[in-house]
Amino acid sequence: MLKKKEKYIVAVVGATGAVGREMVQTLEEREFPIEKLRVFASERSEGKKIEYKDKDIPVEVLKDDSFEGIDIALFSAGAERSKIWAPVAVKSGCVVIDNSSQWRMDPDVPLVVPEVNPDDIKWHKGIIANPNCSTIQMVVVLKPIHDVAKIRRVVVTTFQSVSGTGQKAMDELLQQTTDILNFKNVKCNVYPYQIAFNVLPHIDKFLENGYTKEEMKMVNETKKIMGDNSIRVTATTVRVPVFRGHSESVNIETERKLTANEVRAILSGAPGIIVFDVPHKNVYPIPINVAGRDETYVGRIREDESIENGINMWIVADNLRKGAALNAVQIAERLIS
Ligand code: 25A
Ligand code: L14
Repeated sequence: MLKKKEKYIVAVVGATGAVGREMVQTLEEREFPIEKLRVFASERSEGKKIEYKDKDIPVEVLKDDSFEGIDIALFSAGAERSKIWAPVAVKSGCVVIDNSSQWRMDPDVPLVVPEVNPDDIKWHKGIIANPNCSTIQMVVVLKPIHDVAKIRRVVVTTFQSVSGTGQKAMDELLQQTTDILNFKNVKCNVYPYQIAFNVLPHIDKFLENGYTKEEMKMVNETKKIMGDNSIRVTATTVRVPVFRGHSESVNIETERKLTANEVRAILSGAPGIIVFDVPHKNVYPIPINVAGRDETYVGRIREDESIENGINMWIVADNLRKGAALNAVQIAERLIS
């Protein structure tokens, strides 16, 4: 569908958002072959400028003919916008890489993490979905283990930073912290309760089954990306007062027994992963060190002594990079390779 070229006309939709800005920066850093970059956002951002390669690119508002001549569009303007505009872009002959939850579970749309299921890109019909941030960093680690020992069950608890919700949530954490230290009243606009100095067991909306949408994304998207519906997954997703970087406590049960050292060896040779695990020297991944990095970090690798074939791990990645912008740009790189 995408014609091979020297350089491509690329668009970022939602370019003023926390993820959109990261997308523009990642395209520049990785020297994606771009002939012309166009950036889109809502009316309130019209006239703003986005910096790319030392040039100011004006923010445009989407119109029915906006995508004409555009080869690849990276979307990060939320599910409602993707629902409306991705089909418009596809009709114009553009390939869409969508960061929202809108198309992820659609059977006609591949859901891709390049380290895990790169070949799924091939069967796209115009839209390729970028998975949920917490799911991406988990499957990067699960895949090489699954290939060796077959994972039967996953129990995951996440510790997710506020940047997943966007810049307005980062502003709220900073404002609440400042207000508390100045003995002022705390205002809550983005989250239902104070997030500063607190922990909320709630990400995205609650569903009929008592789980949140974020938790069910981890269950369903993991199976689709790994191409294996037999893996049982259960998740609890939690918001913590961290600006950037999601952490996860992951317990797995495998068909074949693996020692902690075998897991370390498997992961050390796997793409996109850094094993950071020297407990007696206090070496383990933490979000403030992983923020700004491309790899998924794994530490605290231990055998689960309560079952036959169990492993516990601590997984940390930058949610705006591997969890969103970087994964989308990696998909685009595969698409043109
Ligand atoms: O994740 P978000 O924040 O909800 O944003 C998602 C993206 O989708 C776009 C939206 O554009 C944003 O880029 N979008 C929404 N509707 C769209 C439509 N119909 C659409 N795109 C196309 N068609 P936007 O124009 O709505 O965003 C303009 C700015 O407003 C902030 N914002 C968005 N929704 C908000 C909101 N603020 C309050 N309440 C809401 N409901 C949005 O915030 C955007 O900038 P932000 O997170 O992008 O940044 C807030 C301020 O911080 C600066 N900033 C952000 N990242 C960086 C930064 N500055 C320096 N470095 C950074 N890395 C921004 O410039 C802004 O001043
Ligand atoms: O990609 O952290 O579906 O509030 C939606 C919720 C991203 C994270 C997605 C959050 C998520 C976001």
